[in-house]
Amino acid sequence: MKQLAQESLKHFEKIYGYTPHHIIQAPGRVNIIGEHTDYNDGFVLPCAINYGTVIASGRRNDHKVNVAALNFEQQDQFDLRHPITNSATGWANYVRGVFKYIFELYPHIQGMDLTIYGNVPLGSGLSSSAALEVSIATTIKTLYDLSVDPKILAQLCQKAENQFVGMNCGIMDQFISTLGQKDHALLIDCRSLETQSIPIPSELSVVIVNSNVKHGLVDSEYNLRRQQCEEASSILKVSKLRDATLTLLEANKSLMTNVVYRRARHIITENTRTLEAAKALTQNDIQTMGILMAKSHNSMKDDFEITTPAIDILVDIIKTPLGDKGGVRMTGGGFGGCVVALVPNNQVEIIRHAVEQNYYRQTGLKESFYLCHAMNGADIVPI
Ligand code: GAF
Repeated sequence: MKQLAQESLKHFEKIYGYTPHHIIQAPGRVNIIGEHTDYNDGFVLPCAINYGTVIASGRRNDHKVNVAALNFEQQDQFDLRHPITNSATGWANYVRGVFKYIFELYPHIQGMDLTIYGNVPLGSGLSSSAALEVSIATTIKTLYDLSVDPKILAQLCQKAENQFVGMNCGIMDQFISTLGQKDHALLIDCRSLETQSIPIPSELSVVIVNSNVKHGLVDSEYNLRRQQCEEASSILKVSKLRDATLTLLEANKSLMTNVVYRRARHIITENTRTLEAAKALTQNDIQTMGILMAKSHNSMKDDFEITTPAIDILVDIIKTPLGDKGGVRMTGGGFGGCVVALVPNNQVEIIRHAVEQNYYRQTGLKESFYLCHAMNGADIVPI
């Protein structure tokens, strides 16, 4: 993040002609287990990662917001005294949405100049959008000294993504980007928003491999999964699938389509696996973690149907040398993106080699390999 901070500082001074008042960072995330459970009021186990978004910022005396997105070499401007409307430029809507909902609550905030720079690979399931939203929200909070609870801040970012951008995501990504803890994963109860810090043993590495599969229908498929879960909970007469059991599901199987039945089965079993995984990680029981991550992947593949052939191949390639020494599964919303592997430190190079030797040969795609560390959530970067 240091290099990102230096770049955004340098460009800030060049574009706006003065030294920024603050530099803020917000991380992307990797989800170790608990996929699509967040909007079902269930459990997730993500950690914030050492890839994120950095914003250099300065207060203005008027109500103008000037934004320079260094990655895209694009700019956006709007005025807080006028209604904040959607932009034709994708990334700008994440920024505008967060401003809109924070400004509604804190109408005394004034304008600002911003330079944004990030290194979370886009569309890879590592939450570049949450990193952007949370870095904007934390910048506004810091510049105008707002006393807002971090959980509320995360919810405002989620609202921006749901209502302004139009992606019906759950709370996991914004929450972990705000509240992540160095060297820990966070078990989040997405109903109560209570958390439990789960230390990641120092002998384990968090490896992320990007399949570089691009899929165009992510948002519509995601929203469809959400509807199918709602349909299941309505048939089961529970408020959310968090409240359903496998026994209840089996008793009502004949009332739903096979697709809806399998969607619900993924959520119910994934919630149980996530709680078991938090326990296993706490006990440094990597064999159990491996079994749970494998079951999670198969459930995403067969029941929730959100993996792709290349992702399944990548998981198998990593599993072969890893055996029962670690775990691997697809991570994030699905339909492409990354796999996460939790492996003993001495297995990292063995896995890298296996992927390099086999992934391109079997899929024609070139992977990207990231060795990650669990990081703190959004924070001020000292200038
Ligand atoms: C995306 C969403 F934004 C999250 O809320 C979560 O549902 C995830 O997909 C799947 O677990 O990242």
